[in-house]
Amino acid sequence: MRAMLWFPLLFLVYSGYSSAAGPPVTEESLSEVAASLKMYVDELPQMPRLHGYSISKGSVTPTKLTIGMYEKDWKFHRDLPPTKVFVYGTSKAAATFPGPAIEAIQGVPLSVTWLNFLPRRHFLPWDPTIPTAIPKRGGVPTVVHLHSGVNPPHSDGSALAWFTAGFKETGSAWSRATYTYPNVQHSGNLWYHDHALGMIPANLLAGLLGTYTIRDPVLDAKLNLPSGIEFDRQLVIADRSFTKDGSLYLNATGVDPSVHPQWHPEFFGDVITVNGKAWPYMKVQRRKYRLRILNAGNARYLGLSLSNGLPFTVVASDSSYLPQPVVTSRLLLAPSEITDVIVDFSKSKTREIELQNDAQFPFPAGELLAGVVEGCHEDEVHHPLRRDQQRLRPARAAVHQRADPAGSGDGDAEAGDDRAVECHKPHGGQPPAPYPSGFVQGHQGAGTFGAGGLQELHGEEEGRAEVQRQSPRRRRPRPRSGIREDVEECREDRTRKHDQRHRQVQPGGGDKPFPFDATAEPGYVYHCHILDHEGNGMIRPLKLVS
Ligand SMILES: [Cu+2]
Repeated sequence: MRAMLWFPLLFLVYSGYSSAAGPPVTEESLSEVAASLKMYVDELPQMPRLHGYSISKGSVTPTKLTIGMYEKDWKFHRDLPPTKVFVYGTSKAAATFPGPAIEAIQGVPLSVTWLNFLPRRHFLPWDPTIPTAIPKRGGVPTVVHLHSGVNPPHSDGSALAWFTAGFKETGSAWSRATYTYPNVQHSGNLWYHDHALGMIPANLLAGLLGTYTIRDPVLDAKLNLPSGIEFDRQLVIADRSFTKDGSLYLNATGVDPSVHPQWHPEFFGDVITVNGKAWPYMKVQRRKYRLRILNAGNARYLGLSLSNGLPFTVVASDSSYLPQPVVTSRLLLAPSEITDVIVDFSKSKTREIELQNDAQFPFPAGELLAGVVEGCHEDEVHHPLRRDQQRLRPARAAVHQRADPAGSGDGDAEAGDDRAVECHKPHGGQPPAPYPSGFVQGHQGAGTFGAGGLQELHGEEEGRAEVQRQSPRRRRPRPRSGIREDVEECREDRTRKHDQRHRQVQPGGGDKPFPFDATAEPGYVYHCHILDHEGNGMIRPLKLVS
């Protein structure tokens, strides 16, 4: 089994131009199903591409898309029965796992109307004991978040802006069916996924995710990267487990029922899927390819390398190009991270190359994957094409500049500093409140924010008042009762206020105010992106105040 997690994908280098009733589910039975699936029998699919723009009289103009969420059956492997999924698409017939690849153009806004056609009941278990979107009249609550998007709060997909089929029921922050994505940020790799409070692990595992690329045609052309449908590819890697009848599996029983009947800190699937197929293969020509690799697993990290030692040339990370390409033989991808790499298959000395994963799970202290797999050799003859002369150019003009932290918080911060922010699970059952107090020990993780002031506030009311009084532009707020400044060690029972200056970083450098009211309701959220942590309450409101 471990051997199978080792290999997400096989590249074949070639020439040419072109949970139901049944036996109880055990770890062993899930492993058996995974082990029964022959690797590299399904070809890597490409998701349908949706243009997030129109062409009118030779120029690019804004457009509107309508994308629905559908229940349908999906074939994850030649030998697996069709599997029930919840997926995005322009129609039920067109819906895919993952959803359509949206292609936007930098600077051209896109409106998307998101519609929920999902049934009354979820086919996967979810946890009703934590702050969760629970419709009173049934239905699957959903809301779409565009990950890495610089978007107005009303279109950010607040976890409380959920809605059920036909908008029969909506969450407290719901305001509209149509979201507007300004696409004013750099060109880069984003992805959209469900964000309904408490439902995130189940809704993403079911398939509510897809890629969103912002392209800058002028810049992209200058960089001379592989382009076009065949040579610029999305690889969405997601680990899943399947029961004997082919159903997607998510634990309904906790790892320690004495703590909680259904909590499991992290989900790890036994099968690696890429673009909705279990261990697919991809035929490649002897030339450079651009691969945009998204780790869409709930909790699994990926340590990716190519079996014949071919290097990756990393040109971008998530939503931004790097200042210059970086060559590496191994990529580490946390859940939800996207790496954008060039692989030059003309340098391959073998006809088959396995994309390998060696990351421990849980990361970094868990089991090490090891082993080899047998019997997966496909015979593809290849002949070298004419030599690939394509040269990559540095993307210096395209890189994100860090926003200058001056003017925010305590003024001590250096550009480039990060501060760790711990998320603690709130008291059970309480909905997330702005500026929450009364954290308790328990489930926690850390994220980082750009540098700014960090203060500890001694009570919720005091905290609220202080946040409203203080402008982030003040360099050093005067100490007031109830505030200590420059806190390094955070006490878990204290509310903290993080002064940050959030400005839109412009393509080409510099920054400027957001082209929308970033302080508007319902604000934003910050959260852990190990989905099982996020679903278990590690998601908090983030409100910009001026
Ligand atoms: Cu996300």
